[in-house]
Amino acid sequence: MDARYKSRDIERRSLDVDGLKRSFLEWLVYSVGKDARAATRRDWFHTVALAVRDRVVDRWMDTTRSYYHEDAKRVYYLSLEFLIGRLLTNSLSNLGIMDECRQALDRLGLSMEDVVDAEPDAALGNGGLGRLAACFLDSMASQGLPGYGYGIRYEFGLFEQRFENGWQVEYPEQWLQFGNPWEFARPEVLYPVQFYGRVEEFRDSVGERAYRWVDADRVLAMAYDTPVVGYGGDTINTLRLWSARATRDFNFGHFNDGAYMKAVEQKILSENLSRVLYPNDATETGKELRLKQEYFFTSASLQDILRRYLQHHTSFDNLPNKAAIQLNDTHPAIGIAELMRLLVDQHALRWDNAWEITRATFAYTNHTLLPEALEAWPVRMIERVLPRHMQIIYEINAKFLNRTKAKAAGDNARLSRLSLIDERGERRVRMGNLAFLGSHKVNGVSALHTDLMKQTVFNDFHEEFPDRINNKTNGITPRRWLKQANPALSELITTRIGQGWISDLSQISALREKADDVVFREEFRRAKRKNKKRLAAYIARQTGEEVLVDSIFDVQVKRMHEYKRQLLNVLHTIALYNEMRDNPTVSWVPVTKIFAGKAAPSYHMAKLIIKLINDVAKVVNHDPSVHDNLKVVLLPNYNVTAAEIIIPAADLSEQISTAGMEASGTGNMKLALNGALTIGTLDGANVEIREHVGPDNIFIFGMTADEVNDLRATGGFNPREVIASNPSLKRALDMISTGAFSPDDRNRYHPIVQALTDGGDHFLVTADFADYCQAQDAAMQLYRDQEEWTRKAILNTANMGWFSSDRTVNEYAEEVWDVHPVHPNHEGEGYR
Ligand code: GPK
Repeated sequence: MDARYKSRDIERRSLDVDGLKRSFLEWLVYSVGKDARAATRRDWFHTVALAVRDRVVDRWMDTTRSYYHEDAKRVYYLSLEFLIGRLLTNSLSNLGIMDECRQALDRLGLSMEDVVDAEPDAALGNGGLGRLAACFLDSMASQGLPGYGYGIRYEFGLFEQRFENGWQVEYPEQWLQFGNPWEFARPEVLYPVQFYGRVEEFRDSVGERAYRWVDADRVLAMAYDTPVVGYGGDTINTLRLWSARATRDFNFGHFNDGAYMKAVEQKILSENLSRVLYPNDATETGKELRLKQEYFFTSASLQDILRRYLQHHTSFDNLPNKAAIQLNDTHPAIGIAELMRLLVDQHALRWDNAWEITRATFAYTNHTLLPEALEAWPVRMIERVLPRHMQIIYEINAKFLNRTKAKAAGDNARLSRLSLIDERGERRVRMGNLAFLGSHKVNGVSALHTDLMKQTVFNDFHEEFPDRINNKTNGITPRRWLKQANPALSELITTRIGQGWISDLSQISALREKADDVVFREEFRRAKRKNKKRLAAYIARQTGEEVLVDSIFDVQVKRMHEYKRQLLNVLHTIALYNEMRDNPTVSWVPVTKIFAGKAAPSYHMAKLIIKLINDVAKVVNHDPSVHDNLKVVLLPNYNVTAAEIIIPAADLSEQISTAGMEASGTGNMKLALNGALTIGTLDGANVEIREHVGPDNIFIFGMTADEVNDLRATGGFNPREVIASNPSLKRALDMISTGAFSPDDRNRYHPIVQALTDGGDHFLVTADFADYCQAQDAAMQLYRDQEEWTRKAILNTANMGWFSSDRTVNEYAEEVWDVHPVHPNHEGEGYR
C-alpha cells in the first residue's frame, strides 16, 4: 500500500490531542467544506462527530467480523422507538477521549460545550419504552453482547413542544435537517416490503396446498447504520434503522395513458411510511399508516436476520440457536406471522416445524396494562393491508384453540378470552395474545407489573403456559445517567471508590459507609448545589423565572398522563400556596416545583393539565405574599438533553402514579441514582426501589395496587365525600373551578373538576391527596436538617446499583436470549 495513505490511516485513528486537532481541521475543510474562520458551531459539531466516527469504524468492523467468524448467537431488539438523545458526549466518554477532545478544541479556540450543544437531540421515541431501548443498546455494547437494534429512521422525531399563552403547541422536530454525521447510509441493503394485494392458492411440487401473495404494492426498506459504542470502546454494535424508498418498477401502462405523473406521485407517497413517529405514549390510535410502519420495519428486519443466518446455514433448524428476537411491546408482533410466512411460503418449511422455530426465536416484553394501549387491529384492516398474514393468524389461532378445547371442557368464555380474535363488536386481532403465543418467554418490566400481568391481561395464558411469564425489572445506563449527565457527582464518587462503578454499578454500594462521613456529605451537597445552579440558569433561560438554588427542587418529569397524576402534584402545589399565604410569618422551607413533559397532541385532558400548570405558575410566581418560598415552573420540550440537566439537580423525585398503573418507570431510577429522594406510591419499580434504598430513605404514600383494585371493584368510592371532608383539597378545587387561575376564562378547567368529582375520579387523585400532603410535609421537615437529608440522599445513590441496565440486559441474556459476550479481535489494527 502507498505509504502516504497508510500514515494518513493511522492519523485518522490517533487519539492524542494533536492528532485530534489535525483531524478536526482536515474534516472541517475537506468534508464540511469550510475554513476555520467561516465555520459555525454546527459546522464544528459535524466536524468533531465525523472525526470521532473515524475512530470507531475499525473497531466496529472488528466487532462485526468477530460475530461473523464465531457465528455467535445474536440478539435482535426490535423496537418502534429508540430515544437516543445526543451522541457526541456519549461516544467520547465511552471511547475515553473526552479530555483529549476538549483540549484539542481548546487549542482551536473552541468550547466543548458549544460544540456539544449544536447537536440535535435524536428523539425517535416517546418516553420510557423508547429510552429503555436506548439504554439496552448501551448496555449490550458495554458488555460485549452481540446485540442489534432494529427500528425506523423517522424523518421527524417526537414533535417539539412550545407553550403559546400557556398552551402546548406542537412543531415538527427536524433532527435530520442538517444531516446526521453518525449514520452510514447503506443504499445496497434494500429489502422489498409488500402491502395489499391478494393471496393465491396453488399446489406445490409435492402436491401440497401452498399460498402466494400477489398483486401487492411494494416499497423498499433501505438501511442506515449507526455504530453503538460500548463503554471502553471494545465492542461497537449496530443500530440499523429502515427508511422507506419508492420502488422503480414503474407501471409502463401508466406512461402510455399519459398518467406518468400519477405513477410517480404514488411512488413518492410510499416514502411517507418512515416520515414521522406517532406521538402517542401508551395509547393506540388504530391508524392504518401505523400498522404499515409496524409491518414495514419488522419485515425488513426479519429479511435481514434470515439473510445473515443463511450466510452460515442451509437449514432453519438452528435459527433459535443463532438468533433471539426480542419484541419491544406488541409493535413488532406482526413479525410472528411474518416469520411464519417467510418460512412456510418462501422457504417451504412444514407448518409445525416453522411454528416450533418461530416460538423458540421470539420473546416478548409487555410495557403496560392500560387497556387503551393494548393493540388490537381490526380484522378487516389486516385482511386488506396484509391478507396473507390474516390467514396465518387464523391458522395459528385455529390450531391453538383446537388443542386447548379438549382441556377447556366447554368453558367457552375462557376460549374466547384466549382467542387471537376479539369477537366482541368489530372483530379485532389481539396483538398481545399473538405475541404471547408466538414467544417462548414473555416478561413484564417490574416485579409488581409482572405479577399483575399474571393476574389480569394474561391470566388465562399464564394458566395455560405457567413457565412462560418472567420478570425483568427495567434498568438505566450509568454511563449516560450518572457519568455523563452528572460530572460533579461522578468525579466525587470516583475519587472515593475508583471508577469500577461505571461498568459495574453494584460497586457503588461502597458509598454506603460514606453516608456517615461529614466531609463526604459536604462534598456531596456541593455537587448537588452545582447541578442546581446549572438547572436554575437553564430555567431562567427557558422560562425567564428566577428560582432559589437553596429551595427544594421538587421534580416531576415524564409524559403528561392522567395516571401519572401531575394533577395530584398541582393540587398539593395550590394547597401549599394557600398555607403559605395564610401563615406568612412561619419560616417556610422554600420549594420549587419543577414540571416537564409532553402531552400527546390529541390528548385534550393532558393538554389542559399543561395549561393549568402554566396558569398556576403565573399566579404563584407573581404573588409577593409568598416571596421566594414557592415557585412553579413547567419547562418546555422535555427530551433526553433536558433530562440530563434536570435530573442531576433534583432533590425530590415525584413518582406518584395510581398504584397498579405505571408498569415500571425508569425516571424514578435516574433520579434516585442522582441522589434525589423519592416521594411515591407503591407502583412499578418504586416497590423495588424501596426495598433497595430502605423504607427510611423514601417517602411512600397512598393506596396499594390491591387497595385500588378493591376500591374500584366495590364501586364504593365517592370523591365528593372525600373532598367535603378535606378543607384544603376543597379549597384548592374550588379555586380551580371558580377561575382563580383562569380569570380570563372561568370555565376553562371545568373538565378537570368534573373528572375529579362527578366523573368518579378514576385515577383516585382525591383518594390519595391527604396522604400525599403528609408525605410532602415530612419531606419538607426533613429538608430543614441538611445533614440528615444528605445522608439519605447518599444512601439512595449508594443503593441503586441493582438498577443498572447492565444487570437487566444480563438477565435477559442468560434467562431469555441465551447469548454470551464475544470479545472482538482488534489485533489486526492498531487502535492507539
Ligand atoms: C409503556 F406501553 C407503554 C408505551 O407505549 N410507552 C411507554 O413508554 C413505558 N411505556 C411504561 O409506561 C413505563 O412504566 C416503563 O418504565 C417503560 O415503558 C419501559 O418499560
